[in-house]
Amino acid sequence: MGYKITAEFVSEHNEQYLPVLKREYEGLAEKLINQGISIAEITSKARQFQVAVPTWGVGTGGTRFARFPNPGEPRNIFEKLDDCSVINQLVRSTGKVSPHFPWDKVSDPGELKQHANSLGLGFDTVNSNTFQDQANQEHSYKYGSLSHTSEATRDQAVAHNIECIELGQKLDAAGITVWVGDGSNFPGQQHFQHSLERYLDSMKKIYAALPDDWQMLIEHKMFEPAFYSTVIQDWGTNVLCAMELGEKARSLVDLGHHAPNVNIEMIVARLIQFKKLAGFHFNDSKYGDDDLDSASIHPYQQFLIFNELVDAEYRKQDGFSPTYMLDQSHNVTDPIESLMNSAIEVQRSYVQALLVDREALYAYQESNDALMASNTLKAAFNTDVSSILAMARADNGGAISPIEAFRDSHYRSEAAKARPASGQSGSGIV
Ligand SMILES: [Mn+2]
Repeated sequence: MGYKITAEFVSEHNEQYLPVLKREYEGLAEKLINQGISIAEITSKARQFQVAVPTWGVGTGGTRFARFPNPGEPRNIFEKLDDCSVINQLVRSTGKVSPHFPWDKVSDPGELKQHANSLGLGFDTVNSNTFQDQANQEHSYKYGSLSHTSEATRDQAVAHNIECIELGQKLDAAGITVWVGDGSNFPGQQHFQHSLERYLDSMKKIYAALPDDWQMLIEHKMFEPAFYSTVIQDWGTNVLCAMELGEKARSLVDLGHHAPNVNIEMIVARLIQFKKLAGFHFNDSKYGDDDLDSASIHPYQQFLIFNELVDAEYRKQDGFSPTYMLDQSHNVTDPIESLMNSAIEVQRSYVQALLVDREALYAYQESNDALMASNTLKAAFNTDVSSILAMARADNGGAISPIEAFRDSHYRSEAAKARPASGQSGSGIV
C-alpha cells in the first residue's frame, strides 16, 4: 500500500481557498437567479457527474518516437489503482476505472476488485487488446485480428474478448469496449467487404457471450496503425455494425478518431436519436488522434457535444445512458495532474451545457433566428462556472484546488521513492 493523502490534509488545504470561493459562488448564484437558474440545483448535478479514468492513463504516454517516463510511475495495476484513487480523492468525479487486458491481467481478479473497492473505486467497461501480439501468442495480429483472413487467428481474438468479458464480470464491470487495429496500408491489400464480413462474424460470437445486463461498445478509428484503410473507420461503419449485432451493441465516440473538422456534436445527435450512443472517450486534438488533454484545444467543441447530451437529458430521450471516460496520452505532464484537470474540464462542459436556456433556444430555432440561437449557446459557454465545480468538489470531500493540493501533498516524490523504475509500463496510446 502506497503513500496516502489524508482527508485532514485535503480539508486543511481547502481552508485557504474557502473564503474567496464562497464570495465567487454567491456572486454567480445571484447572476444565475436573474436567469431563473438555481445554483444549488446545478451544483447538485455537478456533484453527481462522473467520468471514468483509464488505467493506462496514469502511466506516462509517448509517441512512436520516444517515451520520457516520469519518476514514480505505477508499475502494475495495483499501483495504477492507487494513483486513480488519488485523482478521485481530489476531484471526486472519477470513481470508476477502465481496465485493459492483458495489461491489467492478474491471477486473482477478486483481490483486484477488493483492492479497488477499498480505495473507493469501481470498474467501468473493460477493454480488449488485439492490436498487439503478446508473448507466447500462437497467431500474430500483424495482418489483423477479428477480421483476419485466417480463421484460427480470428478465433484466438474472439477467445481473448470472451476472456475479457469473464474477467470483467468478476470485477463487476458492465461492458466491453472493442477497438481493433485491423486495416490495410496499401490500396488493394484488403477486400473491403470481405474483411468487414469476417469482423462481423467474429463480433457476433463475442456478442453471444455478453451477459444480459452488459453493453458492447464499438470504437471506430479512421487511421493508425493502418494508414490506408481501417475496418471500422468511422461512425457510419460503426453504427451499421452495432445495428447488425443487436440492441446491446452501441457506438463509442472517441473525440480524436474522426477526420479533421468533422462535426462531432452532430454525430452524437444522430447516435442519440437512434439509441446507439454507447459513450465517449474524451480527449482533444489539433491534427489527428493526438490524445491531448480534454478541452485544451477545442473547449467550444466539447461544450457543443455536451449541449447535445444535456438536450437529450432535458427531453428525456428514450434509451439515453452514455458512459463517459477519459482516453488521453500524457507525454509532458504528470498524468495524475492531467487526468484531474481533464476530469474537471469535461465536468465544466457539462455544467455549462446545463445553463443553456433550452426553451429560448428552441424558440429561436423555430423562428429561424440564427444569431440569437448562437448567442444563447455562447451565453452559457461564456459563463465562468469554476466556483460551481470547486464547490461541488468541496461538498463531496475533494479539493478546491486539486493541482495545488496534489503538489503540496508530495505524493509524486513519495511514489518515486516507493516505486523504483521497472523499465516497463502498461501505458499505451489507444
Ligand atoms: Mn479511445
